[in-house]
Amino acid sequence: MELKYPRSEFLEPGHLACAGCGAALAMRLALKTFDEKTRVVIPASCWSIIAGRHPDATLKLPLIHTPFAVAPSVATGIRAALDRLGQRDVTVLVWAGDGSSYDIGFGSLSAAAERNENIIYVCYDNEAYMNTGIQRSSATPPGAWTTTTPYPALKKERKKDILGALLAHGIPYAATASPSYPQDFLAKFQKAMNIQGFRFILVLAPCPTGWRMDEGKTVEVGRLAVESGVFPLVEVEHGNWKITHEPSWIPIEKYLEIQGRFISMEENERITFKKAIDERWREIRGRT
Ligand SMILES: Cc1ncc(C[n+]2csc(CCOP(=O)(O)OP(=O)(O)O)c2C)c(N)n1
Ligand SMILES: [Mg+2]
Repeated sequence: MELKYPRSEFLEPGHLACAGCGAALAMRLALKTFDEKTRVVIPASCWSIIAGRHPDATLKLPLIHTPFAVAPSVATGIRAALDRLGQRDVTVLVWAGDGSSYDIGFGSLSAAAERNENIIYVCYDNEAYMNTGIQRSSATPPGAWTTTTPYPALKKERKKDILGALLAHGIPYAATASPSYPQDFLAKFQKAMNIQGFRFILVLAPCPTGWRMDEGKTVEVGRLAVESGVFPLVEVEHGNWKITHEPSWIPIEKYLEIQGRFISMEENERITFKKAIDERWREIRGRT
């Protein structure tokens, strides 16, 4: 089914993102799902800057900036207050980076998921702490350069499976999404809007600055991530897994070689990277 793109725009021109920012693109697209009755909660991240300062903020929705570790707790409080006021139709949206979601705020994220708080939590994953200068997070893929994993000490550990970790809480809805696939992206956000309880969406957000790539190739790199199988597009509704887009299985090199952060990867690291993707897909196929 073709989804219509709502014409509403809650992100105005003049935001403060770098050129080609995948996280800005993702936010613009995501906001097409929401209405003016949405409250946005943003922990320390690039998005603390991108939104701009009141009264010149480019995000035209009520927004609260929080310390790194507590966005889910702040969202919980806002939800409780709105419910108390009888405003159950107001959506509370957390928009957080991978640093706060995978690492520093993981405790409060886990707690809010465990309580099945009635909020939508989006992790825009640019695979490092970008706002402070490209430091490694547990979302950084193996073989990637960051300023804290400089050559030859490229990231060794695998990328944390945050989707699996969140699903272990028994939440009603979790999905992955890419702004390079707007129909799939919007369908997932719209579905999440109509479910009660804790909803988690992991968005892969290419970052030209940190991924050392051409700023005009954000959408293309997002597509290469999906078509090579590196970033599976899935959704899990009440425990039922679904692959929402079958990759065309282009070689992963097409994804890796377009980005400077993987330029120093050794052959054995590439093989390990590929094996991890194959393993991930075996797991996913075992569940669908
Ligand atoms: C407790 C604490 N530690 C460190 C910082 C500094 N800091 C601000 S934004 C940021 C990076 C956030 O990374 P991520 O969540 O991945 O978002 P991104 O910057 O990539 O958008 C850091 C380390 C902080 N604000 N608070
Ligand atoms: Mg990040």
